[in-house]
Amino acid sequence: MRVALTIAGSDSGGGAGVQADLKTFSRFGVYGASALTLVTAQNTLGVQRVELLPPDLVYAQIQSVAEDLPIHAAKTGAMGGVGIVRAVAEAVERYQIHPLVVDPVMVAKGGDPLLAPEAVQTLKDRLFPLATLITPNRLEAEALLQKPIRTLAEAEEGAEELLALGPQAVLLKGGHFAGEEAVDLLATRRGILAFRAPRIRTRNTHGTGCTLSAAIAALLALGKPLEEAVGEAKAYLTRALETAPGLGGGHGPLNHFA
Ligand code: PXL
Repeated sequence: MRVALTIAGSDSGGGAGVQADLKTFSRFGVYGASALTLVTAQNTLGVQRVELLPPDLVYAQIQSVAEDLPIHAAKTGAMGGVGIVRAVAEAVERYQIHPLVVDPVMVAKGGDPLLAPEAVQTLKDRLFPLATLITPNRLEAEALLQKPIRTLAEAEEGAEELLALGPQAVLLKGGHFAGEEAVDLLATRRGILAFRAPRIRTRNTHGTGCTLSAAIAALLALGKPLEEAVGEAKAYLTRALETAPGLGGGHGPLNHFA
């Protein structure tokens, strides 16, 4: 059996974070292990509380998994602050965790912060160079590059600039742009590929970023090439949005078993 590790935060509501990642790994028949970075008290209406775990405890969880299980792929999600980003980078280097998908989570769906502003630089300096793929949305790309990204041309330029920060590939997600289609751009050293899908009009969008990056990690764990993994994961996300169960009074979760 193939094994994927998620290094991410807990969403008590079950729609995002580690909970979304483990369900997604299971959907693809991949065994899921987890290292928790932070705990949120959260539901579909918002985040009521966030507590970060001590960085050495985050490292210890990764160490425990890596010393016993074969990690065929890993992903990172919410990391809270500088100390946890550093601990994760050290563990990834020490245990040679690869392929690694880095979802640069900064805020939860409702805008609640999940990464301290000063940790953005640490993420760029320490973790991006270790990443097989980073998966920023528009807002995260703007924060990483400190400039607005409004058009497709600006998105292409932004994806190339993010690639220059050291990851092997960048998936700049199109969910936060306008338009009938959601266009994701995959930038690698071989050039830029566009992945198109119809935009699903729904308020059940909680955990879309987590679910997409977890699906990519699962498909990489199964040995798929990156382009194929991204295409299949995006098709899965469209179906997960279309068949969302409609739970809760706010931004509801997806159907992770689509
Ligand atoms: O989708 C980003 C995200 C990541 N991790 C945790 C979250 C969220 C969004 O709510 O709660 C724990």
